[in-house]
Amino acid sequence: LGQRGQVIWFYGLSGSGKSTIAAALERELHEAGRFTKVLDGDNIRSGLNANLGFSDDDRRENIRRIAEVAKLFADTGLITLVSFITPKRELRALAREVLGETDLTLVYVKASFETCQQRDPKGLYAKVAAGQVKQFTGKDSGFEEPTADDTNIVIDTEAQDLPACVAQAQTLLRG
Ligand code: GGZ
Repeated sequence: LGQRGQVIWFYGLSGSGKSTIAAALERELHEAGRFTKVLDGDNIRSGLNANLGFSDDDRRENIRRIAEVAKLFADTGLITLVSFITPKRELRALAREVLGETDLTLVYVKASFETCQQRDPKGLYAKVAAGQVKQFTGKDSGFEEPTADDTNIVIDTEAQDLPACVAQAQTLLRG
């Protein structure tokens, strides 16, 4: 039979490297003939969740819908790579609850606010510094550090380069 589905849920600050790792892992999986789906802001917040902003309630609804969609993809047998900030412990718990029996791995992609600010791949942190972005995670909206309950592994993107981060993520793949 086909491959078993699973969800690998990358969370961490904007600019921490979540989507970069997910995209690199997806490329390797495709080369190995595996079927995948990446869920990130580009394909979820622009469409399904276009009516949601960055209040606590909207982030919660964002994560709830993403978890439901990830479950559908994983139940179809896809390796589903999810990349969202998921800033609160309660949201990580919600993802676990929604995914239920579905194979889920929570990955904290670790980089400090200062590092993300220096990387600023999309120029967003510059806008934040200029006061143009409200409710920004790590500034006026909170990010709760992970606990053992909501983290299966930590990928530290300050301490190692991208290939090492991707190799670490690869160890999470099953079957
Ligand atoms: C955080 C924001 C905000 C605010 C826009 N706070 O690095 P990006 O740009 O491309 O990805 C970030 C994305 C965060 O959305 P998530 O759906 O992952 O957040 S959550 O899980 O908390 O619901 C960032 C951009 O949207 N962005 N405004 N105020 N990130």
